[in-house]
Amino acid sequence: ILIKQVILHRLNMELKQPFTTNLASFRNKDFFIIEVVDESGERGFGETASFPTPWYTEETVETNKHVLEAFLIPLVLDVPLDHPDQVAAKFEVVRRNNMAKAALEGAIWDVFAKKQGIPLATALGGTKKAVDVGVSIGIQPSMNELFDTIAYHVEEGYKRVKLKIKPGFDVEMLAAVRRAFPTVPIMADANSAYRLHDLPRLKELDAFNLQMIEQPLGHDDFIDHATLQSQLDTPICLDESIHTFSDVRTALTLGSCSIINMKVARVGGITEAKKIHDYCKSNDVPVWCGGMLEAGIGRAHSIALATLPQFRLPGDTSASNRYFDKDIIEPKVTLENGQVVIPDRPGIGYEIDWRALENYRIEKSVIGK
Ligand code: OSB
Ligand code: MG
Repeated sequence: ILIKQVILHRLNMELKQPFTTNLASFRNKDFFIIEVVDESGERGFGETASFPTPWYTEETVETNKHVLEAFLIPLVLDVPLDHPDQVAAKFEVVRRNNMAKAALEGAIWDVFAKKQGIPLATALGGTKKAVDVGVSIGIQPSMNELFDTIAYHVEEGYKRVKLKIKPGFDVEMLAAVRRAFPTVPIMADANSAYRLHDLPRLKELDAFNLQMIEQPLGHDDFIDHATLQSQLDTPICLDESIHTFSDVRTALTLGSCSIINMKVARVGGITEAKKIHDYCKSNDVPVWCGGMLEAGIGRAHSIALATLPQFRLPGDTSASNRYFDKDIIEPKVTLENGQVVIPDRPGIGYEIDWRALENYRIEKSVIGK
């Protein structure tokens, strides 16, 4: 692979409904599609996952742009590569900035798989023909709207619902939801809204048969999560705390969690994600694929990754119509009996819908050639 040109398309897509957590609320998704072109004219695509504000990790849309243009793109442009596995090593001279790295590395993986004539899922060693999916529901304006939203998505076929919680919107809310939906698989995500002194309240959540509680405590914590896990029956899943293979090793060694939320963007790319996956597999720790309100390209990458065997729980890799009226890919990602079927076309298996993309585009820059 020899990358000759990189094109950054900055898009702004309106979400169907605002997405709200305890820390942030978004009406739009502002991000980059990264298009890489190799010497033979093959094109690969990646998508940045950061938000305009650094609420989730330290990265933002603007830091992604800066780090890509000033540091990451020059490390791969006109540089021969035998395999996309080598990209992560080239990026080691840049600390963190995992979302910027993941988007560019992902585009190069797409080119690689297309040149081999195989689906990205196959290039990664994935075997599943379809992956199970759930849906993540942001904090709703009222309980009625929450019930309606859950019922709507359960009706669509999603295999579990993830509900955002925060102090004061937890025990009573989940009790009511459990009464209304006694058999639906439910999990809760706190996005780091609690501290260890909330232990009595968090222990009450054990009553609701939750599949897991995601990131209840500090975004960078392992020790308090280990203490909490030792006191809770409900499995803890870490999201924000996990940026590297080393973080996963720390978490599993200390007992900070028993499930891992994998996001390619947060761990800096597919190569690191595979390393984490393999480690979790050998330690019998379930992994599932999280989401970042992605448009179609990011979604396609996550779905391909989720075909690996240790992805044993439904992902937040919902269909194209979950967040957007019109996605930027063709065909759209669709739900069939609670699953997304893996496309058998080469690479990510979805084409850019250029008319849709250009309609959302607010900026374009071309680097190289
Ligand atoms: O905490 O998993 C999270 C969205 C953006 C950032 C962080 C999170 C989320 C979600 C929604 O929960 C995931 C999705 O549906 O894409
Ligand atoms: Mg989360």
